[in-house]
Amino acid sequence: MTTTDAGPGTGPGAGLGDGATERYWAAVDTGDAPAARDVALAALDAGATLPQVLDGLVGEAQRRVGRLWERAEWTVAREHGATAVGEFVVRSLRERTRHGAHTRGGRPLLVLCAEREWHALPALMLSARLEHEGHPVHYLGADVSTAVLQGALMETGPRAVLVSASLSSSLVYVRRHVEAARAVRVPVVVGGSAFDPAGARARRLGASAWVGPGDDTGAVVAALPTSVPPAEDLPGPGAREADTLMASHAAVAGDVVARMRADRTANRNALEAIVDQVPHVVGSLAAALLLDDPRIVDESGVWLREVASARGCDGDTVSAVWSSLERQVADFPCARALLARRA
Ligand code: B12
Repeated sequence: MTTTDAGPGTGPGAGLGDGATERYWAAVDTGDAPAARDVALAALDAGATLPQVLDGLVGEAQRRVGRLWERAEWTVAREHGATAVGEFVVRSLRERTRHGAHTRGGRPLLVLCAEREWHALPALMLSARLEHEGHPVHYLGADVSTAVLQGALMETGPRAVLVSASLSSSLVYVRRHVEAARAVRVPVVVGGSAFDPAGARARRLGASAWVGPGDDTGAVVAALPTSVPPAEDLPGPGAREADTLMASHAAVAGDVVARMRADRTANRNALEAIVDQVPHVVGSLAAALLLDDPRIVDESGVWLREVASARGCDGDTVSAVWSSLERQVADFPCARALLARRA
């Protein structure tokens, strides 16, 4: 099957050899995991570094998958299929390159995703890189609850916890991991596409460090203090509203949709095209409240408009999602102000 995406340019493919990105993409596009692995391992054998292969092949393909899903050119099923190929490739690379693992000794790095965060591949890529650099890594994968993290903290006694979040709606859950780790004095590093390039969200959440694109995670980990104080409460009425909103997150999202379905004038087909996105929008509003960061709502607005328009959903229906959400949070002054500002 062919797609209309232009694909990776020369930048991320640097150092991978002629045609590697195209051959890798062809394997992902057809769900051929062994072929994708062979391209990746051949690039390593030809002298590419592990970060070049991870970012230039696996990361670049995943970003392309994201654009194709956003434009409704790929189904969620194909997105899952492509990610399964990426996971197979990263596990193969990890097997090949982890010869350095544990050479640094010491306590392990605990690498995991925020609760409800299913985007596990970024954390797996991070684990492969850290092991290659000699760090002992304990990788827990997707959707790690606070209780599970607390158990892992006791069982493994880590040097640091590294939390990955791809979704802005995961930021509230990242905060819970920051609190759990810092409660036992363990430093927390955060990263992933949910964070802003300046690191403001990470600082506000109380992370000990933040790693952005191009930063050297190993160096950041080496500079961490061995012990950190417990996280202080996040100040402000917005943070309290965020907690209240998250306590009934599923009900709020369900009510936003139910209210729209009950409106006889609503465009049913348009609404059904985007109902799956409402929980993410509600979670993003909670994150904006917790972090006191209106840009999170602005970004969600742009994102929802693009996702909706690619699925034939009109602008009035998108606006109706926001007004239904506004009515749902009528008793939350900070949330109301954030949403009014958006309008
Ligand atoms: C695959 C995928 C999925 C798969 C995930 C399957 C799986 N097993 O992983 C499925 C289909 C389940 C999915 C679902 C959803 N997804 Co999705 N998904 C993606 C996609 C295409 C790729 C993710 C990936 O593998 N990235 C790999 C690389 C590219 O990740 P990376 O962030 O660059 O990570 C690197 C660094 O950031 C760093 N790093 C990452 N974490 C950390 C942590 C630390 C501590 C450090 C130091 C470094 C570090 O290291 C990584 C390696 O170099 C992205 C698009 C994208 N651009 O990422 C969307 C994307 C993340 N998804 C998105 C959305 C909205 C969703 C859904 C809400 C959609 C829906 N309504 O169903 C759900 C939410 C599910 C959930 N609760 O988690 C949006 C997020 C928008 C936003 N701003 O929040 C994106 C950006 C797509 C889009 N363009 O709209 N998704």
